[in-house]
Amino acid sequence: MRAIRLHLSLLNWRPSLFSLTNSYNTMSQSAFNTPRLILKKVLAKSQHEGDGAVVRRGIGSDLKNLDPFLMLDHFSVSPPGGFPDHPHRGFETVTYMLEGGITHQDFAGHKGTIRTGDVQWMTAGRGIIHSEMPAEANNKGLQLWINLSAKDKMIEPRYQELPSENIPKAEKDGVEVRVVAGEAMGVHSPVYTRTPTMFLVFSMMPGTEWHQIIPESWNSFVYIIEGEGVFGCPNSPPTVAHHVLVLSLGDGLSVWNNSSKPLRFVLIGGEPINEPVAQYGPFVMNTQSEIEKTIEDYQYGRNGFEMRKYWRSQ
Ligand code: FJE
Ligand code: FE
Repeated sequence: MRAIRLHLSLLNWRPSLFSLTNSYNTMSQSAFNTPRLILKKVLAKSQHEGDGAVVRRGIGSDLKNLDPFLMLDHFSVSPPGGFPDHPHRGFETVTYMLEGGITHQDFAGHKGTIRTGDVQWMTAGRGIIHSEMPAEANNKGLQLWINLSAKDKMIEPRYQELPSENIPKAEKDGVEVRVVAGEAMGVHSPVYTRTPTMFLVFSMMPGTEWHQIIPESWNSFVYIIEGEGVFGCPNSPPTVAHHVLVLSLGDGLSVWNNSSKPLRFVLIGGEPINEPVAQYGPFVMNTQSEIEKTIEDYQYGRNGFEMRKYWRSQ
């Protein structure tokens, strides 16, 4: 038994020793001083949400306390299902469409359809009531919930909407990145992130590698949309689609696509808020008494929820 263990660990070492001669790291053992490694690997299993929608909840069920991130859903919804009229307070929702479209309407008269490749960055602040319904037969995307710090929880609601063609894109040696938030390959997103956040969508061709800088103290994770990849160090086992990888702190992440198919994943990072979190469904505040106050505000239509009494989606 012991002999077999030793044998396996030797096998594991071989690729990293050989990789010393590879082109990307001729200067040192790694592309980073403190490379981020995989702390946790969790499969996002499908569950039902909203009205007949299916979500893979990567963050927010098994994985909590990934400050400032509250939830990541990889959702799939078809008519007549959807996410009918519901409120939000105290955080931001980011919807990135992978296929089809989502038509949204809110209680202030804001509406539109987010389609494949588009992003809606919604700062709920003190309150939004809206519906999010499928626009086509099959509709898939990612929805990320980012917490707001105490000083921002009650700000005016705001939308930042980027159609696909306005999302900065860059490509290098078979690695493509779409910069929804933050910066990569020298291109910057125009999105203002009240909680400093990076949201990068990578597509890597077979046989490519990428080394992405991440601010050292930010929490970060990867969610794999399709394909499989090697994350952290060259001898870590490959991770397949629908897994979340929580990363350790460090100055960057290395990724290799050693497979024969394209690899698509999101790399999401954010500056921790370091405040207590009190959550009741779509309300996220700092204390339980603020949650009770929010439920009252919603019930009686106060402090940002005034339109609650008069509005229904069409
Ligand atoms: C919500 C249940 C919900 N994930 N992904 C409870 F389903 C929702 C909700 C969503 C949602 C919407 C879209 Cl478009 C995509 C989602 C959950 O709307 F907000 C609560 N509170
Ligand atoms: Fe919503």
